[in-house]
Amino acid sequence: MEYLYILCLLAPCYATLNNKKFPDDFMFGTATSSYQVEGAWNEDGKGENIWDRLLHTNPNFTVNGDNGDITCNSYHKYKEDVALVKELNVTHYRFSLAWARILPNGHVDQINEAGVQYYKNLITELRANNIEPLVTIYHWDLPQTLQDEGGWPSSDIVDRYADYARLCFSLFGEDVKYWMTFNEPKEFCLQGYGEGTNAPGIKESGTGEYLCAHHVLKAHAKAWHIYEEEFRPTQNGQVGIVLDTNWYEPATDSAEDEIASDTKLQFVFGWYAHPIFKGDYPEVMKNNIQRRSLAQGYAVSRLPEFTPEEIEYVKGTADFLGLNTYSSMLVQPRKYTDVSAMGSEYDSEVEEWYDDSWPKGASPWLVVTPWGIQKLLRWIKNEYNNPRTIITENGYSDYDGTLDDVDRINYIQQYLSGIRDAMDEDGVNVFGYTVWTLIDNLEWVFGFTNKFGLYNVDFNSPNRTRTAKKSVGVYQNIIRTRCLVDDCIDS
Ligand code: GBH
Repeated sequence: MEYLYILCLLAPCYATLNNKKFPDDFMFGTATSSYQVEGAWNEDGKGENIWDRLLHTNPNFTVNGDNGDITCNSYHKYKEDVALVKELNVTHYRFSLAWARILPNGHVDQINEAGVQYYKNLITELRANNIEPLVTIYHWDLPQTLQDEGGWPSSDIVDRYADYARLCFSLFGEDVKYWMTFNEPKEFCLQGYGEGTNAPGIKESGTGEYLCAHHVLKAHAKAWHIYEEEFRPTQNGQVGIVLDTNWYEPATDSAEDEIASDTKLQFVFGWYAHPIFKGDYPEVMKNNIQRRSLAQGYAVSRLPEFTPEEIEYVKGTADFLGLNTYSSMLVQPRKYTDVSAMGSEYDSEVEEWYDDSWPKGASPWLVVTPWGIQKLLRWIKNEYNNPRTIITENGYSDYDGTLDDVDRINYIQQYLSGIRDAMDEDGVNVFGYTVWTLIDNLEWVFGFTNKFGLYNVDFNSPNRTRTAKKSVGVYQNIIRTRCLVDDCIDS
């Protein structure tokens, strides 16, 4: 596979792409998130969220001091966005709800009707164009008031989230059949409450991320049970969660490196997937964190414990898995295991790095390793009994937003080919793919410098003009033919 990839760089990649049709019911889509595209940060009664607060008080947090105050202005341009989604030919659009737009202070006692109306309008516009909404309830933009009450590391958040999720189901559930409770809890817990590199910027490595995750898992489970009991009988939709991981390739074929790969996947992905799909945290997490916590002088493990009732309550609470994956890394057991080092990175006792020879995107973490996605999907299939899976994010960043985006085209074609190989050769249960992202947008701490869009956005024009890149035509064609090459054979 790696060898074939190198061939692709020399000649058109064509020959190496999978030539089987995608099934007729395979869902092709594209994705965005509220803070990254909406703007209108304080309009029509929207409350402040943790990204508003962080980037207003600390503009140095992002490249060029960029923030989401206006960004793509999708709050005012949603009809134009839906027209692009339509033009793209996709049947599904994944977007997220801004909690503070619906509930300015985070609590359900005060509902902002204008915010509710915005999402009703967006959903109506999608439905009018025959596009199925895939709705993320939480994509990182916590109302600031809830952060002031303790945020995700505080157990109160579980009920606040459950109230909010119930409200979303009741407001929009007639027209929304695919719900995702959370986007990438690993990222917002680790970076928000461990390493401090995302909002709210708290540095409590080794404890903060585990507390956050524990409450996210309980909140997710509670939302799923609420849907199951109160809404599924009438609304008949599905509730899943979006988890992200790289593929972690063993550095060599030694047994130690193979184990390191599995351990790393457990620490990154199993952290969330194991409680939801199998029950409780992975053994290797429980063991490592307990051992290291005691050695550090803690009386009990830094990893919170689920009671037996909670294990049962969380288990089985996903109707589908949303998977975000972009890159691969090499892994081996960590050479110098300093037991005092704090953080889930160290608790795994695995070290990881990028191979220098792998092609890169603009994002420092993005490498083009399409051979990794099949291995990852196979690992997930074996580990969790082949869950129904949709690739909720995958895509490529450049610096300039060029319209002639051949690197993005190659990336998407090759990852889709890897997915199709995995469906074909390994029988993995993938039912859809939503490209990150519809339009260039605020790439969190990288501001507007890392561009992932299928459409370019001119951030210098007040109109935020959208222009199709070359990848639009290629994706349209893939969807029309359900095929990655000139002549496909039926699946
Ligand atoms: C997703 O996160 C997000 O859901 C989306 O909002 C975002 O715009 C999109 O993807 C593109 O970034 O090695 O410490 O630098 C991306 C997944 C995984 C990105 C881990 C950054 C590396 C952190 N991320 N990652 S670090």
